[in-house]
Amino acid sequence: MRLSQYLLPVLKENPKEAEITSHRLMLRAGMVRQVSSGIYSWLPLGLKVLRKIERIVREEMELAGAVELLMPTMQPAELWKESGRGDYGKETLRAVDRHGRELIYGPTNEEVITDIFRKNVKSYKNLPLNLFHTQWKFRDEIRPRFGVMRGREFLMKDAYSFDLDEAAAKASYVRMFRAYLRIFKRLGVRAIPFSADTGLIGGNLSHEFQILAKTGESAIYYDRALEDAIDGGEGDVDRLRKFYAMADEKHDPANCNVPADQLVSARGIEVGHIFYLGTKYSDAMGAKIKTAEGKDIAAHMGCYGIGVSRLVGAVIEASHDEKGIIWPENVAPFAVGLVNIKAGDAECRSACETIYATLRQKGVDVLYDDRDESAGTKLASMELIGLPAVIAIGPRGLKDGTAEVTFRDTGTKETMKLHTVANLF
Ligand code: 5CA
Repeated sequence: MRLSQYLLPVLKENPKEAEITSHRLMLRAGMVRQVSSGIYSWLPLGLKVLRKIERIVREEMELAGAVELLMPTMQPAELWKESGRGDYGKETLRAVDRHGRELIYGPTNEEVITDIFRKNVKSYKNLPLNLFHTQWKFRDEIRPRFGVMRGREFLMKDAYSFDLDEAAAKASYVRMFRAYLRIFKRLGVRAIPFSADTGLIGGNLSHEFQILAKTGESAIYYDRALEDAIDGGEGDVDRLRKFYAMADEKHDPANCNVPADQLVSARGIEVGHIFYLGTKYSDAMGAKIKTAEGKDIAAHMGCYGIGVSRLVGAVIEASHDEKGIIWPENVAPFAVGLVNIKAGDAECRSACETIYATLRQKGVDVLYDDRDESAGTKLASMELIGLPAVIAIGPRGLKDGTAEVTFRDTGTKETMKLHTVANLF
């Protein structure tokens, strides 16, 4: 992509409305713009990251045996009356259609998925079944803040499992738990699982995955050894659950036997939340399954959410410095930046064009700053938007046929022969 043909409105100054780093950097790097309180447009650079996170989540869901579908954003209010959970109260955004029917902009999808299930799945032979989608949700949050971290409109991946009995449902739950650990690892964030309340969603077993953030909304307490267990990526859920990890009022110093110097006490932000629902929705909505013995029973359900748009902010919270964002390779909007240090210099331009063409031919996603701007402005923008590597081509290096490659995470610089640069990527 040529920057001259792109939309990347970077800001030099810190926007006043942004209270936290990720919000500040997302605005400065031209990733999002607020349209209305808690409602954002995703500009091209932000959308690329959002899609990459969505793709990693999708891949891991599919590896864990879940199947993708797509449910709408608008839901008939009757379905919510049937499930009997009430609604999201003031958080629910309602609309009335031309026939006077009440619609809800979905804050979550248990009702719609249970409706699909009861109408289309009848036999034990179709179980276990896990269906997921990634769709925009709306919750009229009382205090939308921190940019995409607590939006009113936000993108969530939500998966729903259906099983014949509690034991099978718990196996589905554990499979999702493991998939979540893998997802966060691939995204370069360390999310700690906490046993959680089921709140408005319901059920009696639940975990939330929290990443550390100074401005996080929960107070979290956990055994530091849990970090190694998670980083080790062993995915042994039973072992992980033995470590002390409690959020908010669940933390009870009297019942916490972790030595003080090993107890992490911090703030966290929830990036994922999973629930074993039992038969709450299937009973209420008549989602029955015929067993091998011909009996009709209510399916045991689980639901599994990940805040896809929130994760864009969460990854930035976990990975930045004073110059800007440092994208983990897996979610970087472009693999590499290419900067012409001397705009207007024919030789620099021609060397850049050659490397640009070579990289594109190799299928490398490159952002080429071909604008008529100063070297300083261009390099600072590249640091701000956090691409993993930047190739700079200027007249001095060109004399010896070299370019300079800078790696964003370590700040290391390498001088390389022009014809070898493309081999790095
Ligand atoms: N039905 C279940 C899971 S499928 C559910 O709705 N769970 S939830 O309420 O915990 O939301 C799932 C995830 O969505 C949360 O862990 C969080 O990462 C994200 N999320 C929730 N509210 C917001 C919000 N206002 N802004 C951004 N992300 C949010």
